[in-house]
Amino acid sequence: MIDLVDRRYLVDAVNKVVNSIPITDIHTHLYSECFGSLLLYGIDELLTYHYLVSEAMRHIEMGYDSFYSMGKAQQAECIWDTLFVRKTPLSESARSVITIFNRLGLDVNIKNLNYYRDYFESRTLSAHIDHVLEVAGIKCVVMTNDPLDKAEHAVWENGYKKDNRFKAALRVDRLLNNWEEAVLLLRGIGYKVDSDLSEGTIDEIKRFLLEWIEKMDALYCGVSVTPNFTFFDGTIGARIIEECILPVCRLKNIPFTLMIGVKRQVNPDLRLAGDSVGKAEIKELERLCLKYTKNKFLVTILSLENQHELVITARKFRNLMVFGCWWFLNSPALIDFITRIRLEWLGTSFIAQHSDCRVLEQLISKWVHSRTVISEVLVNKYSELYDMGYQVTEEQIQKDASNIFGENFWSFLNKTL
Ligand code: RAT
Ligand code: ZN
Repeated sequence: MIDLVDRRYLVDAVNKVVNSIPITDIHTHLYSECFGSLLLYGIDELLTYHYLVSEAMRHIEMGYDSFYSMGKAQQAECIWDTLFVRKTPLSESARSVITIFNRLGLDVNIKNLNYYRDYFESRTLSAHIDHVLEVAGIKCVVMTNDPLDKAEHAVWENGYKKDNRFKAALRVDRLLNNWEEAVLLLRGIGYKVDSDLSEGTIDEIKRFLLEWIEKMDALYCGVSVTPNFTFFDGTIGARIIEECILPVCRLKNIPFTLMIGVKRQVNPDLRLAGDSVGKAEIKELERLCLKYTKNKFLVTILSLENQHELVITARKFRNLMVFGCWWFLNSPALIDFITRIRLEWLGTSFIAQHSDCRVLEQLISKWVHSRTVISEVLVNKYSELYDMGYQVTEEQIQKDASNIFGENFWSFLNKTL
């Protein structure tokens, strides 16, 4: 390893390292090929991504219901025309589509959608998955798995084939958000639960969690919660967390992943695109980390206003690992700011990013954009050391970048890939 005694080499070395680090993407909505239609890919899925739907609807006069009553191909055409033909794709989500075209070697200036459709239709799925993972530089992605979802359950029971690049995570939103519905679903797959959370029901929920964590080989158990969610108010959701999820996570030595701050359905007409953001109460997280020191918490928060307190909270609790720039925070200006404050207050003890991809090819754009910004932040931080005469080595850069792009996740889990 050479010492980077010359500042000019620093930029090149950091870019080279960051752009070639194989990524562990710790939260996505992607699926491996055996899940069939649950894995979204291709141009029409890219264009109807809910981030783009809400942007396009600002320019379209058609009612929300009329938009959603069209078939997927027509919705895609409508968004293409609105955001890519009549407007310049400047927003982060629109620019992402251009980045994908670019990295797949397509002409980004063609306005005829069929040109892109022809390209995607000419691919065979498994070769396309290999290619996208390679272009994006992905080692593995973590899926979001819900055995209470009928279609997904059917695959796990019959037809699941392990693909080491796609890891599982048990998502428990359905269990926590609507208990009455969850009771029916749990009963439907063989768990003897009552709506009143009796001792027997608690045992059955724990059995459900344990069996599915084992069956899926789930790396963590996760949920997204509203800004005002409280873990200690004795409601059914809070009790399921304290009496079932946390004990099972401890037993299996896996983290409980909390994605905090989604304000659900502020505009229900927008359906999947209708969720928003609200500022959360960090003291809830402090109480959780303090009370359950034997549990590990992987946490991301949606509101920009919460980022500083989240970082400081992580300084106080080593059972807390901060991750990603989630959803409305996943844009260059915000990744830049958030990564800076994390480095300045936590060193490299955080997970810089996850993609949250819903459509396979988004792995390319989300990681190209994130790597670019995070690389610039690292160059800036190393330069500050360099200015004081400190010589950073390529080896150090490699280690730091590996940690924030995935190794910290595996160490937090006490696992190796
Ligand atoms: O980022 C998203 O696409 C959101 O719609 C959600 O999926 C969120 O990330 C979640 O996992 O709940
Ligand atoms: Zn998500």
